[in-house]
Amino acid sequence: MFANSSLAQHPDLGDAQAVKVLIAGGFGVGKTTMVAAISEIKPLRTEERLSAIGAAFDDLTGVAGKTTTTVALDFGRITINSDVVLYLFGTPGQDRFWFMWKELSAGALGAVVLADTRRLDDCFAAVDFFETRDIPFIIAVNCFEGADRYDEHEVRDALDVGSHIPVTFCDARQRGSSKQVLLCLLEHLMTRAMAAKSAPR
Ligand SMILES: Nc1nc2c(ncn2[C@@H]2O[C@H](COP(=O)(O)OP(=O)(O)O)[C@@H](O)[C@H]2O)c(=O)[nH]1
Ligand SMILES: [Mg+2]
Repeated sequence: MFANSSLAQHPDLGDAQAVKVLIAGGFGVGKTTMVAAISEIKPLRTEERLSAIGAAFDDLTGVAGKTTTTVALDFGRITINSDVVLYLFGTPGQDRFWFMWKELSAGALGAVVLADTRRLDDCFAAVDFFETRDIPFIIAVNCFEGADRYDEHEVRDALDVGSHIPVTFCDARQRGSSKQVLLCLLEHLMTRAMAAKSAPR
Protein backbone atom coordinates (compact mmCIF):
# COMPACT_ATOMS: atom_id res chain seq x y z
CA MET A 1 0.00 0.00 0.00
CA PHE A 2 2.94 2.32 0.50
CA ALA A 3 4.26 1.72 -2.97
CA ASN A 4 2.90 5.05 -4.18
CA SER A 5 5.14 7.11 -1.99
CA SER A 6 7.21 9.33 -4.22
CA LEU A 7 10.21 9.30 -1.91
CA ALA A 8 13.13 7.27 -3.15
CA GLN A 9 14.30 4.46 -0.89
CA HIS A 10 17.16 5.45 1.33
CA PRO A 11 20.14 3.08 0.97
CA ASP A 12 20.49 2.74 4.76
CA LEU A 13 16.91 1.69 5.16
CA GLY A 14 17.08 -1.64 3.36
CA ASP A 15 13.68 -2.81 2.15
CA ALA A 16 11.68 -0.36 4.21
CA GLN A 17 9.11 1.71 2.39
CA ALA A 18 9.49 5.45 2.67
CA VAL A 19 6.19 7.10 3.47
CA LYS A 20 5.72 10.82 3.30
CA VAL A 21 3.49 12.28 6.00
CA LEU A 22 2.50 15.89 6.58
CA ILE A 23 2.11 17.50 9.99
CA ALA A 24 -0.26 20.39 9.46
CA GLY A 25 -2.38 22.78 11.50
CA GLY A 26 -2.47 26.39 12.54
CA PHE A 27 0.29 28.64 13.73
CA GLY A 28 1.73 27.69 17.16
CA VAL A 29 -0.19 24.43 17.46
CA GLY A 30 2.95 22.32 18.00
CA LYS A 31 4.01 21.09 14.56
CA THR A 32 7.70 21.92 14.95
CA THR A 33 7.59 20.53 18.50
CA MET A 34 6.09 17.25 17.32
CA VAL A 35 8.59 16.73 14.48
CA ALA A 36 11.47 17.49 16.89
CA ALA A 37 10.07 15.18 19.59
CA ILE A 38 9.72 12.25 17.28
CA SER A 39 12.52 12.47 14.75
CA GLU A 40 15.40 10.02 14.97
CA ILE A 41 17.53 12.32 12.87
CA LYS A 42 18.30 15.86 13.88
CA PRO A 43 15.23 17.59 12.53
CA LEU A 44 15.80 20.09 9.81
CA ARG A 45 14.13 23.29 10.84
CA THR A 46 13.81 26.52 9.08
CA GLU A 47 12.77 28.76 11.90
CA GLU A 48 13.19 32.46 11.91
CA ARG A 49 12.85 34.82 14.81
CA LEU A 50 9.47 36.48 14.65
CA SER A 51 10.26 39.83 13.18
CA ALA A 52 8.42 43.01 14.04
CA ILE A 53 6.91 42.91 10.56
CA GLY A 54 5.92 39.23 10.87
CA ALA A 55 4.40 39.92 14.27
CA ALA A 56 1.98 42.24 12.56
CA PHE A 57 0.62 39.25 10.63
CA ASP A 58 1.15 36.33 13.02
CA ASP A 59 -1.65 36.02 15.51
CA LEU A 60 0.13 35.42 18.81
CA THR A 61 -3.05 35.14 20.88
CA GLY A 62 -2.67 31.99 23.00
CA VAL A 63 0.92 31.41 21.91
CA ALA A 64 2.69 33.89 24.14
CA GLY A 65 6.30 32.91 24.59
CA LYS A 66 6.66 31.84 20.98
CA THR A 67 9.63 33.69 19.54
CA THR A 68 10.32 31.77 16.36
CA THR A 69 8.19 30.80 13.43
CA THR A 70 8.61 28.18 10.72
CA VAL A 71 9.05 29.93 7.44
CA ALA A 72 9.52 26.91 5.21
CA LEU A 73 9.17 23.49 6.74
CA ASP A 74 10.21 21.04 9.41
CA PHE A 75 11.61 17.74 8.30
CA GLY A 76 12.21 14.58 10.33
CA ARG A 77 12.26 10.80 10.07
CA ILE A 78 10.98 7.95 12.19
CA THR A 79 11.38 4.21 11.62
CA ILE A 80 8.13 2.48 12.55
CA ASN A 81 9.38 -1.06 11.87
CA SER A 82 11.50 -2.90 9.34
CA ASP A 83 8.82 -2.26 6.70
CA VAL A 84 7.91 1.36 7.17
CA VAL A 85 9.90 4.55 7.59
CA LEU A 86 7.99 7.80 7.87
CA TYR A 87 9.34 11.06 6.55
CA LEU A 88 7.65 13.92 8.34
CA PHE A 89 7.08 17.30 6.81
CA GLY A 90 5.75 20.03 9.09
CA THR A 91 3.91 22.62 7.09
CA PRO A 92 4.24 26.32 7.73
CA GLY A 93 1.15 27.45 9.61
CA GLN A 94 0.58 30.96 8.41
CA ASP A 95 -1.63 31.91 5.50
CA ARG A 96 1.17 33.79 3.81
CA PHE A 97 3.01 30.49 3.19
CA TRP A 98 -0.09 28.80 1.81
CA PHE A 99 1.44 28.57 -1.67
CA MET A 100 3.91 25.95 -0.36
CA TRP A 101 1.26 23.47 0.70
CA LYS A 102 0.62 22.18 -2.80
CA GLU A 103 4.31 21.39 -3.31
CA LEU A 104 4.64 19.84 0.12
CA SER A 105 1.62 17.62 -0.30
CA ALA A 106 2.88 16.02 -3.54
CA GLY A 107 3.37 12.32 -2.86
CA ALA A 108 2.11 12.52 0.72
CA LEU A 109 0.18 9.43 1.74
CA GLY A 110 -1.47 11.07 4.68
CA ALA A 111 -1.53 13.96 7.11
CA VAL A 112 -1.92 14.78 10.76
CA VAL A 113 -3.89 17.93 11.44
CA LEU A 114 -2.76 19.18 14.83
CA ALA A 115 -5.39 21.12 16.72
CA ASP A 116 -5.49 23.32 19.80
CA THR A 117 -9.01 23.34 21.28
CA ARG A 118 -8.59 27.01 22.25
CA ARG A 119 -8.18 27.91 18.57
CA LEU A 120 -9.90 25.14 16.65
CA ASP A 121 -10.80 27.39 13.75
CA ASP A 122 -7.07 27.70 12.97
CA CYS A 123 -7.11 24.20 11.54
CA PHE A 124 -10.14 24.63 9.26
CA ALA A 125 -7.86 25.55 6.36
CA ALA A 126 -5.80 22.36 6.75
CA VAL A 127 -8.90 20.15 7.06
CA ASP A 128 -10.36 21.78 3.98
CA PHE A 129 -7.11 21.40 2.03
CA PHE A 130 -6.84 17.64 2.67
CA GLU A 131 -10.56 16.97 2.20
CA THR A 132 -10.58 18.77 -1.14
CA ARG A 133 -7.57 16.81 -2.39
CA ASP A 134 -8.71 13.51 -0.91
CA ILE A 135 -5.52 13.17 1.13
CA PRO A 136 -6.30 10.95 4.14
CA PHE A 137 -5.87 12.71 7.46
CA ILE A 138 -6.51 12.39 11.16
CA ILE A 139 -7.05 15.08 13.79
CA ALA A 140 -4.61 15.12 16.72
CA VAL A 141 -5.57 17.45 19.54
CA ASN A 142 -2.42 18.76 21.20
CA CYS A 143 -3.52 19.00 24.84
CA PHE A 144 -2.06 22.27 26.12
CA GLU A 145 -2.29 22.91 29.83
CA GLY A 146 -5.21 25.17 30.63
CA ALA A 147 -7.10 24.29 27.46
CA ASP A 148 -10.62 22.94 27.96
CA ARG A 149 -10.95 19.21 27.31
CA TYR A 150 -13.43 17.96 24.73
CA ASP A 151 -14.16 14.41 23.66
CA GLU A 152 -13.58 13.18 20.14
CA HIS A 153 -17.24 13.63 19.13
CA GLU A 154 -17.21 17.26 20.20
CA VAL A 155 -13.99 17.90 18.29
CA ARG A 156 -15.39 16.20 15.18
CA ASP A 157 -18.58 18.24 15.42
CA ALA A 158 -16.70 21.49 15.89
CA LEU A 159 -14.54 20.76 12.85
CA ASP A 160 -17.47 19.40 10.87
CA VAL A 161 -15.65 16.20 9.85
CA GLY A 162 -17.26 12.80 9.41
CA SER A 163 -17.14 9.93 11.89
CA HIS A 164 -14.64 8.12 9.66
CA ILE A 165 -11.97 10.72 10.52
CA PRO A 166 -10.05 9.55 13.60
CA VAL A 167 -9.60 12.07 16.41
CA THR A 168 -6.80 11.41 18.85
CA PHE A 169 -5.23 13.34 21.75
CA CYS A 170 -1.55 13.95 22.37
CA ASP A 171 1.21 15.93 23.96
CA ALA A 172 3.35 16.98 21.01
CA ARG A 173 6.37 17.35 23.29
CA GLN A 174 6.36 13.66 24.18
CA ARG A 175 7.95 11.23 21.76
CA GLY A 176 5.72 8.29 22.78
CA SER A 177 2.57 10.36 22.50
CA SER A 178 3.56 11.74 19.10
CA LYS A 179 4.43 8.26 17.89
CA GLN A 180 0.93 7.08 18.86
CA VAL A 181 -0.46 9.83 16.65
CA LEU A 182 1.51 8.52 13.68
CA LEU A 183 0.42 4.96 14.41
CA CYS A 184 -3.17 6.19 14.43
CA LEU A 185 -2.60 7.74 11.00
CA LEU A 186 -1.03 4.53 9.67
CA GLU A 187 -4.00 2.54 10.96
CA HIS A 188 -6.33 4.96 9.20
CA LEU A 189 -4.36 4.57 5.96
CA MET A 190 -4.55 0.77 6.24
CA THR A 191 -8.29 0.85 6.94
CA ARG A 192 -8.86 3.02 3.90
CA ALA A 193 -6.64 0.83 1.73
CA MET A 194 -8.50 -2.31 2.83
CA ALA A 195 -11.88 -0.68 2.26
CA ALA A 196 -10.83 0.43 -1.22
CA LYS A 197 -9.65 -3.10 -2.00
CA SER A 198 -12.88 -4.74 -0.94
CA ALA A 199 -15.16 -2.12 -2.54
CA PRO A 200 -17.02 -3.36 -5.62
CA ARG A 201 -15.47 -2.04 -8.82
N1 LIG B 1 2.32 23.47 27.06
C1 LIG B 1 2.55 22.98 25.87
N2 LIG B 1 3.30 23.71 25.03
C2 LIG B 1 3.53 23.22 23.79
C3 LIG B 1 3.01 21.98 23.37
N3 LIG B 1 3.36 21.78 22.07
C4 LIG B 1 4.07 22.88 21.72
N4 LIG B 1 4.19 23.72 22.76
C5 LIG B 1 4.85 25.02 22.77
O1 LIG B 1 4.04 25.86 21.96
C6 LIG B 1 4.84 26.70 21.18
C7 LIG B 1 4.50 26.55 19.71
O2 LIG B 1 4.95 25.31 19.23
P1 LIG B 1 5.56 25.11 17.76
O3 LIG B 1 5.93 23.66 17.69
O4 LIG B 1 6.63 26.10 17.45
O5 LIG B 1 4.29 25.43 16.85
P2 LIG B 1 4.15 25.40 15.26
O6 LIG B 1 3.97 26.82 14.83
O7 LIG B 1 2.89 24.60 15.01
O8 LIG B 1 5.35 24.75 14.66
C8 LIG B 1 6.31 26.34 21.49
O9 LIG B 1 6.78 27.30 22.42
C9 LIG B 1 6.21 24.97 22.13
O10 LIG B 1 7.21 24.72 23.09
C10 LIG B 1 2.25 21.21 24.31
O11 LIG B 1 1.79 20.11 24.04
N5 LIG B 1 2.06 21.77 25.54
MG1 LIG C 1 6.68 25.52 13.34
